[in-house]
Amino acid sequence: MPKADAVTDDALLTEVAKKPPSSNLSSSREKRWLEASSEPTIRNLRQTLERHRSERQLVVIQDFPDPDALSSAWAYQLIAQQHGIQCDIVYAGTLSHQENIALVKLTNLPAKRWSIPSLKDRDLSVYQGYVLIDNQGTTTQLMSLIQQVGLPLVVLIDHHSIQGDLKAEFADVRPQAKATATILTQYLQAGLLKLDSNISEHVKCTTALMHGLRSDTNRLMQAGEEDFMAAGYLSRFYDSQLLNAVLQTSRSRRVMDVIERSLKNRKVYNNFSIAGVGYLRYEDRDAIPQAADFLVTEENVHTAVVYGIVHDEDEELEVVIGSLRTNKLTLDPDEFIKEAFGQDRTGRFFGGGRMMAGGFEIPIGFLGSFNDNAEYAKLKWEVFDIQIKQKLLRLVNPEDNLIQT
Ligand SMILES: [Mn+2]
Repeated sequence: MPKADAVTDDALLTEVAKKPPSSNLSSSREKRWLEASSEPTIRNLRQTLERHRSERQLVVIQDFPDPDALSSAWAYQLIAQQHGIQCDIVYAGTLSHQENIALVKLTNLPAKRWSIPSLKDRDLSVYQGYVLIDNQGTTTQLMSLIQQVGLPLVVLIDHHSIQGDLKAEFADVRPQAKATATILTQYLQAGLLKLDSNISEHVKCTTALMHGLRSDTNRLMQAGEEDFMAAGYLSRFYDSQLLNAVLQTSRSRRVMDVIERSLKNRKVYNNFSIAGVGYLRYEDRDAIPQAADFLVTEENVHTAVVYGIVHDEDEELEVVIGSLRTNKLTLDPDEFIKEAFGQDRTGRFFGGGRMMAGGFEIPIGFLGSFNDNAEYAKLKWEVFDIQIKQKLLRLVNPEDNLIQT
């Protein structure tokens, strides 16, 4: 079984698709590299950090943080420390993929979970500003709290397309960069933090960045020149054995069970493999993209879609979550998912994607509260299962689009 690479931002389900890389000549690319990694951007960031010397900042990453977000936030924290700024890295959801849990444990990565129920007791008055890394506030539930208390956005660093008109004191948003880790690595290389391979924290942080960079670029297969150059720089400091330990993490039994269910339940139509996996726990949510990663490796299958109802017992919350994986170059996951599921009443799409991968998240509203009755749970699952299949089959099998019920 191939190693899953589903660690990347599957949680960014409603993310706007990343723009395809521009087809600039390599000379202008080099120029951009130089521009990005030196002069105005760096000077501007340095001045911004200096203006906020001795302050405390809240660094917010997406609810289901991936290695790119985790490592980039950590690199930012170390850079900010040089200016006497103390940062707390927080996320509101959970670490789900086993590799992400291993990354955090093995490197002592300083990210903290701020669960939704705990938010009412949080004191944000200790912070003078907040920072968004690898997101623009659309994939974190912490934004409403932050906006309530009117915390100013000091720094925004991301590689997704612009998703609104956020005003940041310093913004570096580069949709052409394949990973935020690439951008942070350029900052390091430009001297915002002098790396030292005798300092264990530096070795661990560069290892995390290498992991982030690899996982956002499908193990460098989709990396551009900038990303390779960043990886080259990191290679001077990172610990390859530590990275290997992170990548060797095994799957939990429950993740294996979800993959088993996806295998059992899959139906293949026109080279699309579609599988509903029933109910699963919030902590195991990442089993869905991992199952999709596996199903897409079957002969004569180019695209896999796996979905299930994820429930969170703490918050009495249920939501349909799904992942798409494709190796068909002409299939745009973002377009496919937007067309299959459409928008909600406020005009928000239920999902989206990037190159080769996509995801969706459909709230189930009134039906969502947990019910102990097994028969009821079964009926509810069947309703969603049929509805989702029907939406997908409209695109997959246009001639014969209705499921016999
Ligand atoms: Mn990223």
